[in-house]
Amino acid sequence: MFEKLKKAISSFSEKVSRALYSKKELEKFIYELELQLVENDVAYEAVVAITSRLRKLVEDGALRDRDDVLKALGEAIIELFKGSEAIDVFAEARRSKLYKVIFLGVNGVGKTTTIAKVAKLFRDRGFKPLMVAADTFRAGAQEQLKVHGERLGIPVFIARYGVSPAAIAFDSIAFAEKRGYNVLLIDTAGRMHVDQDLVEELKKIVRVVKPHRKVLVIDALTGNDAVEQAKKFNEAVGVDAVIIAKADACERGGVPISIAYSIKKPIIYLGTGQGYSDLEEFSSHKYVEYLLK
Ligand SMILES: Nc1nc2c(ncn2[C@@H]2O[C@H](COP(=O)(O)OP(=O)(O)OP(=O)(O)O)[C@@H](O)[C@H]2O)c(=O)[nH]1
Ligand SMILES: [Mg+2]
Repeated sequence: MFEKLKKAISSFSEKVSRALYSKKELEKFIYELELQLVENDVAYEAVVAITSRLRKLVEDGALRDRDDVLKALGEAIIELFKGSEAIDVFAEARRSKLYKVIFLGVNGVGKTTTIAKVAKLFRDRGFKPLMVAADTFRAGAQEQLKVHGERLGIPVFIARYGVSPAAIAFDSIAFAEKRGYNVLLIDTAGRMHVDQDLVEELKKIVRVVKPHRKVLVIDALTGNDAVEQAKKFNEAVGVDAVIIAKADACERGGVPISIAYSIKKPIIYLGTGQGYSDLEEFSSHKYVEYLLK
C-alpha cells in the first residue's frame, strides 16, 4: 500500500541528510520531492503547501539533521488534514433512533462493497443495520447488494426495477422504523459526477432521506480525478466523510492528502481488500507515520 510515495519520501530524507549544510543542494532535493509528490497523486496545491513550509525551515536554518527533516515533512503533511473534525459514526448512531447514511461515488469505485463492510462493522458492534439498494440505474446492482447481504446475514431492502431511487430510499425508512432497524445504509447508482440528470436524482434522494451523513467513496487508483470527483459531489450535495477504497491496490498513495486538502472533510476508512473485514480506520497521524517509517 502506498509504496511509491513511501519510497519517494525515504529517498528524499536519505539525500537530504547528506546535504543539510548546503542550501543549494537542499533546494534541489526539495524540487525533486515536489515532482515525486505530484507523480504520486498529491494535488499540486497540496504539494506547494508542503514544500513551501520546508523551504521556509531551510531558510531559517531550522533543519539540522535527518530527523528534523522528517519531522518537518510529517508535520507539513498532517497540517493538510486539518480543518475538518473526525466523526465517530458509532457514537452518532447510538444517539439516533434510525441512523441514516447514504453512500455516493462514481461508478465502480467500490460503493456497494464498502457498504457491506460498513454494515458488518455496525452489526459487529451490536447495531441492527439494513442495507438499501437504491441503485436502479445499473442492471444487477440490487442483486449485487443482495448477495453481500446473504453472505453476511444482513438484510437488504430491494424494490422493483423502475421504481425511482428516491422512492425506494423513502420507503426503506418506514420499513426500517417498523421492523426496529437502527442503521440504514443506502447504496446509490454509480453516477458520473458530470451527468446532470443523475446529480439531480442524487439531490432528490438526499432531500427525501435527510441522511445524517453522506459518505463519498473514492477509488484510490483514480489519481488526480479523485479531487475533481470530491469537489463535484461536495458542491452537489455536500460530503460529510470519505472512504478511500482499493488502498491495498494503490502504489502511489497521495490521494488521501489531496482529498483532505481539497474538500476539508475527514477520511474515515481505507478499503484494504475485497473481504468484508478489509476496512481500516484512517487517521492522518497513522498515515503519516506509515509513510515516514
Ligand atoms: N482490492 C480491493 N478491491 C475492492 C475494494 N473495494 C471494492 N473493491 C472491488 O472493486 C470492484 C467494484 O466494487 P463495487 O462495490 O461493485 O463498486 P461500486 O462503486 O458499487 O460500482 P457501481 O455500482 O457499478 O457503481 C469489485 O470487484 C470489488 O470487489 C478494496 O478496498 N480493495
Ligand atoms: Mg454498486
